[in-house]
Amino acid sequence: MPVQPTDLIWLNGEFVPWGEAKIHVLSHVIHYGTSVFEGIRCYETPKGPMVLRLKDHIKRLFDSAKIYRMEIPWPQEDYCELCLEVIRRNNMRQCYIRPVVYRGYGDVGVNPMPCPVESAIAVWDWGAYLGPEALARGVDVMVSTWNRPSPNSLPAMAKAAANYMNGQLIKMEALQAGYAEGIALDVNGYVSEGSGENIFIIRNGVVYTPSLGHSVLPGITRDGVLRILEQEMHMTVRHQAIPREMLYLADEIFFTGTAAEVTPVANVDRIQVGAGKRGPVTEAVQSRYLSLVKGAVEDTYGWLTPVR
Ligand code: PPE
Repeated sequence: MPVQPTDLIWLNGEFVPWGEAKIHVLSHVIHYGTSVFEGIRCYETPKGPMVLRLKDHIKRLFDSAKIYRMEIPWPQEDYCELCLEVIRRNNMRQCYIRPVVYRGYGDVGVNPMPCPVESAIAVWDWGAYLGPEALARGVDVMVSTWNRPSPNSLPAMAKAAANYMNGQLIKMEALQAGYAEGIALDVNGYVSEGSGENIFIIRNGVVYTPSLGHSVLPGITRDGVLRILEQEMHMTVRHQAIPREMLYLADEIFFTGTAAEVTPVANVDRIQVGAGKRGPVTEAVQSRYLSLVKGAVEDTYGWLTPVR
């Protein structure tokens, strides 16, 4: 989906017009992928625009930066406030928020340390991530021929730009083969995640999701959905190694992510999953999740931060 420009982007301490938010081509990030980022949603609710799990996302941003020895020169609380200010200044009622922290211009060479740590926050409108009908109908996915990077090559707990080169291979392969998304296996052949989503499998009333050792991003939607499944629906959840064939034998599969929200998977490698449409557990989780984030029900988990 082409991005629709908004008015202002916050760039290193200043609000600049969208078209002027630029960096030098010799910035370290351009050559070596030196960046960590977040994707956050702001929903329009009956009480005005609310940002979903702002503190948790900014905490993960700082965690990602820590792994790569990048010191973010703004305190976490101030950084949260900046995200809210970008939404306010652009008068957005609902939007996607993209904070990014990267190494800028100053030195060329693999060693990032001489390059300054810089940051930007942009917002824009972002609709359904896997197509307009995905949430209701479910998506067709394939198991990628590409694996996720092994734990000792690119750390999956960091939401780093470089991880998305792998994600791009997975996504391009899937799209060219006529699927909406690819599921990557980890280096040992166990199910990992989609190019931009975590994955959940339901089989015989039990929920399975890959544990953090299987090269998955610790998704914030994953965390929210786990709370709904365990605390509200009282389902048994197993965090474990998941062999590929469990995908074919599942009663239901769904993806989770800030952008994808809760998206059902209709089939994998053209093998139908369960009834081939959104199953009852998926539907219950999806509907509860969307009511919580859209402020249609009481915010019992304290997930929402008002923009104004
Ligand atoms: N795994 C990956 C690889 C991933 O990129 C995301 C988010 C998730 C899991 C789910 O994490 P969370 O959003 O915290 O529940 N992917 C972002 C979209 C990537 C893109 O720019 O495209 C997102 O959903 O915002």
